[in-house]
Amino acid sequence: MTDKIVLYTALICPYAQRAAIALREAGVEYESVEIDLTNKPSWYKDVNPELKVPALSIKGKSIAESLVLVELANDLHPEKGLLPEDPVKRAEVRFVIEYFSSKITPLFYFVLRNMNEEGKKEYVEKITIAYKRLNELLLEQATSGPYFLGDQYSLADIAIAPFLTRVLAIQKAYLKDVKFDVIDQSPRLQQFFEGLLTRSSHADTYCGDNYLIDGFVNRWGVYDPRV
Ligand SMILES: N[C@@H](CCC(=O)N[C@@H](CS)C(=O)NCC(=O)O)C(=O)O
Repeated sequence: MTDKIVLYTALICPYAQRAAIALREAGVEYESVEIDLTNKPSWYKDVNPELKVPALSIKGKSIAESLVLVELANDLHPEKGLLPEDPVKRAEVRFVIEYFSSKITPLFYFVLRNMNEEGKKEYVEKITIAYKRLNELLLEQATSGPYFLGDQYSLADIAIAPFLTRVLAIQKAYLKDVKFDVIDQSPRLQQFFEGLLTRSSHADTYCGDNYLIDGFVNRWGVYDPRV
């Protein structure tokens, strides 16, 4: 059995980026294998029968699901403090991950499928409500950031960053005429956005806005806002 830890990933994928950030933040040494999602190798079904990324090979096992991998990275190196000790704080970290995943991430996929005036309008209305609530959740934790827990970086930031960066990339590319007042009026939210996006574990694993938009255009058939 090999000791090598292998992350099966795809640069475009926010779920896979979660795992990559978590492994880096936990200080786990690993190799990356890029899976072409448009032409998956036949052997990949033996790694993950669901044929999705991310998956991690570790100690002769293959483990899938991004949030499971984020927790695993923390369990391998709990001394890094990516989860607070207090059970209630831990629950709050898990709650904000769930909040973002259930209220904001679906809007990202919604607007990609509905890239027209009506779809964009609905997106702006709904995400404004979600940003407001996210700002409240941040302020409940700490009056200043940059991270969810204030100055302590945690699993919340890891799980949210890959989706946040993609949401903001969409807003910059496709909704550049929209003024998101809620962001302009919420310094804590702005700090959070900035803190997550500039963290090196995020910046070093993000594919970049152009690569992302190429994916939307080529794989999702969304129009190209750059031409
Ligand atoms: N619930 C999974 C979702 C993973 C997922 O949907 N990954 C996408 C790429 S972002 C995938 O591999 N889709 C299969 C495909 O594109 O064929 C997780 O959290 O890891």
